[in-house]
Amino acid sequence: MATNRTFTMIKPDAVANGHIGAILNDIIAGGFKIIAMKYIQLSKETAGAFYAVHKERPFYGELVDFMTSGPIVAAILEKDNAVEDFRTLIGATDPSKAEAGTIRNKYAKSIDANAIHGSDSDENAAIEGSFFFSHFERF
Ligand code: YYY
Ligand code: MG
Repeated sequence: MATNRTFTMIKPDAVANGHIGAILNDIIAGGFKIIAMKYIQLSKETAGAFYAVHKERPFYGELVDFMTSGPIVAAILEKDNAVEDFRTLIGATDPSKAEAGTIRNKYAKSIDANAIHGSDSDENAAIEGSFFFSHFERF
């Protein structure tokens, strides 16, 4: 079943480089409504669990280290066709391949420190949103 929500994190590199405001502006200008949002630092356990699907990949250890290296902004976003439209807004995983004007093209420097996360399916959007937010924390 299609839903109209997705989940995002502004990653530690983008936070450290002062891009929270600009990225939220792009998200809102892209037609997304913020349903839930928090500013937190992930533990190794939390980041490891969030990215458990990548556990066997060679970059997993570095990904967990990077995602716990500083605070992040986590949010649930709402828009028609949210998952697909958000992936278009953020651009390709590797910022050197991300289209001009996308968030990763503008604010990311490398494939491992790529500024922002976006869910890849409606099912994962629901799982990821619930991983970070309780019923009392979303609108
Ligand atoms: O969904 P997306 O974030 O675009 O990429 P994934 O293939 O799900 O990988 C998750 C995360 O892992 C990616 O955002 C950066 C990191 N990563 C990496 O460091 N090196 C790779 N070759 C692939 C992914
Ligand atoms: Mg992914």
